[in-house]
Amino acid sequence: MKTISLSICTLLVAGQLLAQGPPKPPPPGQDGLIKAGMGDVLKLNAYADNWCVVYINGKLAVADQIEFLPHNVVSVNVLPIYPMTIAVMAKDNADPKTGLEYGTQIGDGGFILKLADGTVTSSAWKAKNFFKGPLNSNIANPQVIHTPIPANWFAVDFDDSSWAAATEYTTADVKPDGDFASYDFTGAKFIWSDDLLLDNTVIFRYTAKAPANYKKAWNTDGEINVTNIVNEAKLAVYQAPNLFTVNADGLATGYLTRVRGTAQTTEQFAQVTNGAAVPIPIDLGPTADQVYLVLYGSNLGSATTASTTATIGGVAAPLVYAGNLIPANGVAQFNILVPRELAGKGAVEVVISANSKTSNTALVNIK
Ligand SMILES: [Ca+2]
Ligand SMILES: [Ca+2]
Repeated sequence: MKTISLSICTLLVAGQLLAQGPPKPPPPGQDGLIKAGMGDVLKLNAYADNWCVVYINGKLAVADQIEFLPHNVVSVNVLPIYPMTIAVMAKDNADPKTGLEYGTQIGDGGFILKLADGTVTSSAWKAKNFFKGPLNSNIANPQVIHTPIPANWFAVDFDDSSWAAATEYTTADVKPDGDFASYDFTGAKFIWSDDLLLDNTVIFRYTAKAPANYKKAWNTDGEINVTNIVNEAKLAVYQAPNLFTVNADGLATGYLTRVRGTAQTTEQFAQVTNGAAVPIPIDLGPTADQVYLVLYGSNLGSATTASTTATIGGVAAPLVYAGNLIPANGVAQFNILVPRELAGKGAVEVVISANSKTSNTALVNIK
């Protein structure tokens, strides 16, 4: 009997312990959310001779800010999502027209990457060249071939099955300098296409699997989607037209065209006096004269004469021409008829609107 009592007692104590349970882990976040922390991120180191941009799972991860010298490592934190598709565009310093650098020299490329999970560049990566030159190393008469770069080369589902394997190069081949030695690239190989000298824009792709025993420790991902950020950012570019000005007052740049009967003459509306640009008041002349401002500016973009309007001194002014100069050099020309009602107004502001975007103001002076 005594033994049985003890046994019951022991069972009761054990039962109480079980009910209490082992020490509980700290409670997760609200609603069971577990957020990623810095312990979950990996360091990515990349070095390109001379420049690179890296996409991970279709998202822009890092762009080398220094296109040319000094040669530099780009090092960022990456929150891994496996499988991890890494797509890299690397460029050697080479003139797009000749493939040469410093005018007459053939430079070499090279790219290397290491991720702290052990992912490293090697011949297991795919590589494809998109800019070769100078062909046959002909420096005297340099010719190049540019191959169009596919729009979605960085996408996870891009088909690179026809691409060749990257070629590995030794450190002696590439001779990395800059801050390369102070970063961890242990186990990584320099890669490029099969021509380290003449291939100047090379895209690499590789998909890394999760390391053995890897477990994603967080269960909540962000709501934002930056997969298409490149196109999104393009849409956000503010292309307001711009009128060139020549002095601190905002005096416009251009000239006048006066139409009198069948005659057409050119006049200036600005001159340099004592080293400073000053306005020449515009004489609108007899009633039958038509006086046009011919102004220079930029950022016309895709706007046309039909989609461009102008005001002078707040008055709608017929804009008879808006177009980019040919050959295109970024400069646009605007021809605007000066309304005769502006006679005697003195300094007036010229503003143009293209594709519903308004320019800066430029001044002219009307006698
Ligand atoms: Ca080259
Ligand atoms: Ca180079």
